[in-house]
Amino acid sequence: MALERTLSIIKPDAVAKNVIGEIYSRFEKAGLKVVASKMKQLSKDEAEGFYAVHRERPFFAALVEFMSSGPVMIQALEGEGAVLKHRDLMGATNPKDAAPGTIRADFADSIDANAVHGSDSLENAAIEIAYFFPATDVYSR
Ligand code: RTP
Ligand code: MG
Repeated sequence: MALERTLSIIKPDAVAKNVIGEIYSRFEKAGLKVVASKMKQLSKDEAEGFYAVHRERPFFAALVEFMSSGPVMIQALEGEGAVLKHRDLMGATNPKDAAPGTIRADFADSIDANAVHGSDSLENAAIEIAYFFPATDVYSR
């Protein structure tokens, strides 16, 4: 497996639940290292830009509204097979379908307020990391 980076966001619902540390702990136990990190409340423009691929989807307005509703915790994670490993830790998009022990099964309330975001491919991971972090703010280790 190759060393990869992926972009992770702890969404406003999970930040409000005070489980940032609990979620970081799951990343660390799975061998993923935090190599960049910041807390930020996204503007609507920033949320729209980030989720631009979903612009035509019926849930887009609700998604942008939710993602800009409170501070989020944004991090780049590094490790072997980081993209898929992180998606496995997250669980399915709808928490009703998420496997027991996954982040979404344990902390998500609904398909909208679903606790975390993770890049879905290596290509998108590079785009998403660059969206939030200049290369000088990513500390490979
Ligand atoms: P994310 O991008 O946030 O990591 O989530 P994902 O890959 O698991 O799901 P994606 O298809 O990329 O959808 C992005 C976010 O939009 C909301 N969504 N709502 N009501 C719906 O049918 C629906 N489908 C998606 C979810 O909050 C999802 O995380
Ligand atoms: Mg997605």
